[in-house]
Amino acid sequence: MILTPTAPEKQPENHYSQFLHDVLDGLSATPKHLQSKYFYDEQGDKLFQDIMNCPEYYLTGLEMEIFTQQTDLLAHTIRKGGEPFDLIELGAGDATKSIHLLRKLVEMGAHFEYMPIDISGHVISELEATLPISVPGLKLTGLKGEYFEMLAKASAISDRRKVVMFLGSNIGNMPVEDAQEFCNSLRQHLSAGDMLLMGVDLKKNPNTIRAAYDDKGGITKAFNLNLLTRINRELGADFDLSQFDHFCSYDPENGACKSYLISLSEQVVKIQGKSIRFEKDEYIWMEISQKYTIDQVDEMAQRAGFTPADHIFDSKHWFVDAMLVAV
Ligand code: AVI
Repeated sequence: MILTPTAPEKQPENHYSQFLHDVLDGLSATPKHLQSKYFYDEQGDKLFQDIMNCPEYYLTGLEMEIFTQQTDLLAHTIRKGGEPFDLIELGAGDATKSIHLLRKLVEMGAHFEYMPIDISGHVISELEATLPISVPGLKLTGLKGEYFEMLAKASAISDRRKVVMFLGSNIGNMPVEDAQEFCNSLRQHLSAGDMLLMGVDLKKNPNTIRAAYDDKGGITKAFNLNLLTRINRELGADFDLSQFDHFCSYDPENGACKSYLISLSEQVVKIQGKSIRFEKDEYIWMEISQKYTIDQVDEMAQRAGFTPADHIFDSKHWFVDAMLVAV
């Protein structure tokens, strides 16, 4: 089941004004930057699917290995906290990883309800239509909206124990301080005994990490450039894509993997009447994909008010799904 999370939906008026505001804000700053959350239009979703299938991008395959090879362990760890529970997935997408866990839990007769949260109504309606067929017996309530609003709604719907999944190393797309803030807010939306299962990409050979974000086939470059195409289409800008190159860096000391677009010439780009000037070789910071040590994951969790209960690794110990219990 392949979904295009954001595509078929008409974007509301305020989406465009927020998008325009964020783009102008970021490109007027020094250094220039754009927000990677805007990567995911219809074409961006397709390119991200291609990235997940490209040989250098190891993250998806490794977390999939955890969900397919260690399904029993995941299910037992979750059930240890008691039943019934709501299994809430933040940014559920097409649930390709979690479906293995859902099947196992249903097979075991676990008393739970699956609550996928996604900003896209298309994603939620696809999951509601398909998952109960592929996982017979599954109880599902889809929640369309922002993570924290929907978490509050989930608590209003039921007083069952909550198990929140935040997979795919999405936490890595926040700078370290924002990631800490995010974990703190998650904790505030949970009660003692609730759980958080968080997928995190770990520090490893710097060359392996860099290659994952600078693939030979140029898909990651196209993924970054696609945001300029989106700005051209949705905000009437005139970026000339041939005048930008992609650059990626990984700093093994602080674990920050960063993607940039580099202006190949001195140029002026117009966005809704506003002129944005680029020097030759000036960069736009596009994305962070932060890598952690396992100790750093635990420290972040503890500072937020969670106790690390289990670390479920892939066979190479490159990726972890950390099971954290709210205290
Ligand atoms: C979605 N996120 C976890 C991906 C990552 O690894 O940071 C996005 C991505 N950007 C380039 N390649 C993949």
